[in-house]
Amino acid sequence: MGNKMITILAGGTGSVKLVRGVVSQEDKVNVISNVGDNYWLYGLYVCPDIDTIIYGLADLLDHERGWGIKKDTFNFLRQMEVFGEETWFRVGDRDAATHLIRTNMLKNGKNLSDITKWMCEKFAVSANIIPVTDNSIETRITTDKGELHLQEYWVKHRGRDTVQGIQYIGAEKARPNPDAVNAIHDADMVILAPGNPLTSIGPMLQIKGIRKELSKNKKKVVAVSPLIGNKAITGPAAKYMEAAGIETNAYGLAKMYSDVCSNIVVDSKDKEIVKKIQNLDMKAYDTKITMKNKLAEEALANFILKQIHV
Ligand code: FO1
Repeated sequence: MGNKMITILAGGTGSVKLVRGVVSQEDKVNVISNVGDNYWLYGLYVCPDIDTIIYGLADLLDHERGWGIKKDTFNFLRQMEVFGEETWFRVGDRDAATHLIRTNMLKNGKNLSDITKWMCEKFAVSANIIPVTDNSIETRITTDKGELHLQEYWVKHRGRDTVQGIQYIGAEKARPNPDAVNAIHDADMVILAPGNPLTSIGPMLQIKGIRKELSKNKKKVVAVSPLIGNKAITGPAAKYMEAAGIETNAYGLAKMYSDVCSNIVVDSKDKEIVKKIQNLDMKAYDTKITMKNKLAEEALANFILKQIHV
């Protein structure tokens, strides 16, 4: 185990593998979690990114889907269907318990940070998971069919509609979590996980205090690309980048992150982009960024922690 303090800004599905890789090698790890895709469902507060990281570190995550608890059952959802409710958002039975207890604690006056800390204890997760803010941020997608919550666009409409823009409702006024600001300030290295740049990392960068702290510390910030060539490894990142007018490759990503980050890791297949990125006054490194198994998660984490000196 290393003795550095590492802080990772993370979304869910695209980020959890690298988070696991880092946690396997360092024991002082902070994970600043996106809250932009949190969603109210049947009166329950669902926090997909926080839960994906907790389940991933507790070895409960369904890795096939990339979300929810493995071997979970869906009896609760089936009963909601009997009651005539929409069931496109597939909440499992054990997963529902997480949302129910969280919602009860919120109603009893606890904030999301305290609840997340408590949950980490219950799931025996040693990493420090910090919601980026205790205020509400909602990522909304403007499409040719109207404006939708991210979950409605991606899960209900299966990402079919043409994306015209992305909005982060509440981000302007959101107060950064002081623990998140300190975790950036105090860390030996800050990693922007290979999550969706616009819907996982993007909402956090819209919070002024977070952006400012990253900018001040940009020499020690390392971003990991979620793209190979002009395609995302998984999910709709390329589609959102295109809609936001960002070149859909590691160079476009580097440009987008250039005021909060001085280092970027791209895939070996994107080697030829490294030189171009260096013109942005950023250091670029290439290695294998796909993480198909635990060994690959650890190898990428090891590369970042050992080969990059910030
Ligand atoms: N993603 C889906 O594609 N379909 C689902 O039915 C679904 C349910 C779900 C339930 C709980 C949860 O924590 C996440 C869930 N996700 C589902 C994933 C989620 O929509 C997104 O992938 C994340 O918000 C992006 O990080």
